[in-house]
This record gives sequence, C-alpha cells and structure tokens, in this order.
Amino acid sequence: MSFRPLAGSYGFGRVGASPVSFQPDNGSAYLQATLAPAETLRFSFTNNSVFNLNSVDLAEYSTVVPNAVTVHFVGYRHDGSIVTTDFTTDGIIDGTGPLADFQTFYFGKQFTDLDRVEIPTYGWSLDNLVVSIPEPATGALLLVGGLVFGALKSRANRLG
Ligand SMILES: [Ca+2]
Ligand SMILES: [Ca+2]
Repeated sequence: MSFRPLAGSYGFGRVGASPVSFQPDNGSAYLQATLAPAETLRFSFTNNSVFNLNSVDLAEYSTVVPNAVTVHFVGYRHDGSIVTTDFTTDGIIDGTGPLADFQTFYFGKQFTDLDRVEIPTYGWSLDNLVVSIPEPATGALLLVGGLVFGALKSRANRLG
C-alpha cells in the first residue's frame, strides 16, 4: 500500500514508537499531519487493487493542540462514485500519559471497492488502518477452479 501527500500539500510525518511527551501515544509508530503548513494524505494499493476500508485509529495532533479534530475521508470507488465520511475525535489526549489518546472508528459499507482514499484535512494522528480485499477476488479464483475441473472432465469423457 502506498501513502502519499495530496498534490500541492507539504506531505505528512511519521512519529516513531516512542513519541515525545506531548504527542499522542499508543505504543507504536503512526502517521501525523501537522497544522501548518497544511499536510494531507492519500493512499492506494501500489498494484491498483481495489480495497475496502474497515477501520482506523485516530487521535488529536498533540497536547499543545488538544482540541477534538474532525478528519474528513474521501473514498474514490472503482465505479467512479465518491463517498465521504467525517470522524471526530473525543478531544482527550495526554501524550505519553495513561489516557488512551487514540480511538477506533469504523467505516460504513459505502467504503468498499475503492481505488484510493484521500484525507484533505490536517491536524490529526492516524494509525492501524484496516483494509480488506473485496469478495469478487475470491469469486474469480473459484471460477478459475471450476473451469479447470470442467476441462479435465471433458477430457476424461473423450478418453472414455
Ligand atoms: Ca496517552
Ligand atoms: Ca483522543
């Protein structure tokens, strides 16, 4: 999967597994888009495979900017339609303190068969993006198996 900034933005940062005290902490590395200059993110599979978006962990930017943040997701579906959703964090953050900074948000059924997803907003921290490959891939595999079986069967009939 490839993660890139949107054209015209300044890119995004990666925070290591041991953040400084004022950054959100969940024990692992994560991505972060700063407040200024605006940073954004887009992601897609490098092999152009379509995917479903299941869930994501989001947190505020830092204890310096502890406000609840609304993260806007734009999904570009393979059929050309565009779906959007907004997730707003709880505004609870104490950095490396004991409070849970990240929350898990679940995407609706409309976030399926996606070519790519963009986050045109900033001021967030993001981790544990859960994606899956849609069902049709499995159906195609089963179909291939059926064709092979059919070919073997007709050959057997000829031999008989
Ligand atoms: Ca914390
Ligand atoms: Ca939080």
